[in-house]
Amino acid sequence: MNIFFSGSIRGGRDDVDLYADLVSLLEQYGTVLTEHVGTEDVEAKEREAGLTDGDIHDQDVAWLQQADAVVAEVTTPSLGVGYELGRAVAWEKPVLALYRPQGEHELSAMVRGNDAVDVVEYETPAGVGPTLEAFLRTHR
Ligand code: 6IA
Repeated sequence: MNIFFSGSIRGGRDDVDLYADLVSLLEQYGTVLTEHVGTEDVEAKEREAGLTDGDIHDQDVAWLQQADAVVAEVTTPSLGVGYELGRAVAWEKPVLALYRPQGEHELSAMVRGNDAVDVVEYETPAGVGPTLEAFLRTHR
């Protein structure tokens, strides 16, 4: 199963450790196409790799197209994450959005108000494990 994990990069990296924990959990169920989202030094790697924004966009959209399911961490608002969610919904991919209400940002109505997005509130990666399992087993 190909899983596309979506999380903020240029929107802010406050939750990077959490993304890494979620990527580890997701790897139990399939291939995470976007594990770099949970990598501490992703921006340095991006510079080293000499990728243009066009390269990043095109690669990302190709991975999204290949995905059997999309899991996004949406607590830190990110334009890229919102864009990916919109395209995933348009392609009728199963989409799970994980949100921590104790964070400082209210979740966008464009995510919470979208019936095609399964929004789940949680506190810790360990606590969200059963939700991930149920979602991924349903869409395998
Ligand atoms: O607007 P943001 O940067 O916060 O958007 C974050 C979303 O865009 C993530 O869910 C990623 O899927 C995607 N994204 C942003 N930057 C990259 C990227 N950089 N590579 C792949 N997807 C990205 C290159 C890193 C690489 C050289 C290790």
